[in-house]
Amino acid sequence: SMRIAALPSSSTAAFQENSSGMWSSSIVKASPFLGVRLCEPKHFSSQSFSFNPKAKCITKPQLQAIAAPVETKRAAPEARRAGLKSSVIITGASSGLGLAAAKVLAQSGEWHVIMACRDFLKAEKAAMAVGMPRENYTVMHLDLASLESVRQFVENFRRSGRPLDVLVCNAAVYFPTAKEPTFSAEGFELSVATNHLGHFLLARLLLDDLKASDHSARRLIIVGSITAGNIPPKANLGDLRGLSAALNGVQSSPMIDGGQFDGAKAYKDSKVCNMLTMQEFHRRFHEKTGITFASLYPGCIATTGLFREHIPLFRTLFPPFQKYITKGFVSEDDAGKRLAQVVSDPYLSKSGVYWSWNKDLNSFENQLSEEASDPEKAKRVWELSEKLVGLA
Ligand code: LMG
Ligand code: NDP
Ligand code: PMR
Repeated sequence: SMRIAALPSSSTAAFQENSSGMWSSSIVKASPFLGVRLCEPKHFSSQSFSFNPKAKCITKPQLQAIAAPVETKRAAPEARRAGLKSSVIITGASSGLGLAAAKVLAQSGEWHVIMACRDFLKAEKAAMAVGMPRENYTVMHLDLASLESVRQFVENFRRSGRPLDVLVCNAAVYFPTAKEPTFSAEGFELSVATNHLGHFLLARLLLDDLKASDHSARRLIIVGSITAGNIPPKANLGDLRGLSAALNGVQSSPMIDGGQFDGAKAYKDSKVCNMLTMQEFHRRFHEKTGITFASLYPGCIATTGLFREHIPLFRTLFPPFQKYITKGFVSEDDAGKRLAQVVSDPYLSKSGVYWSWNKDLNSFENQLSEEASDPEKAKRVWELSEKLVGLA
């Protein structure tokens, strides 16, 4: 059964980046964690967070949960299948944020983590190095830069017979110093192909598996980022002319907006696509399925492999710069706890939300940039992406 820990908390002013990319103060909410409430949620001041003080963490026998109609399952988001581990797929769990979250979830004993990774051995070694209990994880091969591999992964996963309760789209690549674009198996610019298109196909295919889960808190989490900041190059999807011409750099530009190749911009554009995708999923499927669709900004995890392609000077200066000057720095462990929280916390069940954290580890609903919250653009990105990945 669930433990309920009541610690004092309060609504706290926090710095958040608002839609214009400026840092501003906002009200944040206390947040519970791993099904274990870390905070007594009595000081919530935001109307956007629907908290029901009577909803205690209850445990339900598995059969009852399966037999329960959809409405009942939705009404009791804290219900858990007694004795059964929940099951989560995390892409790119071989390093950085994905590994840190996998570790937290596997060590909680409540989760079985499917580490969906392109480098099987690296993932196995990483899991062992951080001490994940052997029985609480499985490594499965997934190369997001190949749509064939994505489809193969889905088949393999289904053959494993495991249910899917939560899918985390976490993997990403970043090529800040590349002068020329590189391309995925299908010939799409590699950062948008990996970060957005591969995940788009994966999430679309696995939506059926999420629907089939009897878990009370089925979620699709897509890791986002600050893309609305003022640091150039800024994300901009333009009129999507590059995306509609398949980003192949031959007859068309490798950039979504049709412009010159810029690796840093391609990454930021891909993150805007991630956030638009999350919201489009929410609009299309949340009501119908009860699945929670959410994104998060985990903080600036300046030490991860994401910056492996950056120049050495940057890699040396970036962590102290973030730690001591911007104060946006977050350790891999702390960021992992944040992602684990978005996966498993019964109280972070709101759909269509972009979570961020203040310094006291309290989560709050962040604003998205203007472009990243444009429903028209979300719809067009969705439709064009469907064509590129062979779903339409
Ligand atoms: C784009 O340029 C390119 O267009 C794109 O193609 C792609 O390559 C992308 O990120 C990759 O970069 C944008 C970027 C290039 O420029 C900017 O971010 C705009 C700002 C430019 C300012 C220049 C920076 C120099 C340093 C200054 C400092 C500020 C602050 C403070 C204080 C100091 C005190 C002592 O940028 C780069 O890629 C350059 C990479 C090299 C420098 C990286 C610097 C990061 C942080 C630096 C901080 C310094 C401080 C240190 C630390 C310590 C601690 C106590
Ligand atoms: P890492 O580079 O440490 O982790 C990225 C993971 O993605 C790695 O495990 C990598 O695998 C995997 N990956 C890359 N390409 C593929 C592929 N083709 N198929 C399957 N897996 C792949 O970076 P982070 O942990 O920092 O990044 C994780 C997420 O966090 C990303 O979505 C990033 O955008 C986001 N983020 C990061 C921030 C930061 O400051 N670091 C800030 C905001 C968001 P391999 O180990 O084999 O290379
Ligand atoms: Mg940025 C003011 C706070 C702040 C925060 C929270 C970040 C996060 N950055 C901040 C400020 C600055 N950065 C300033 C003032 C500069 C100029 C010196 C700066 C520069 C900078 C560069 C060159 N920052 C960067 C880069 C990268 O290459 C990183 C990037 O854009 O990757 C796409 C990056 C980042 N800064 C962040 C975060 C979270 C990143 C990396 C990852 C990401 O956003 O997904």
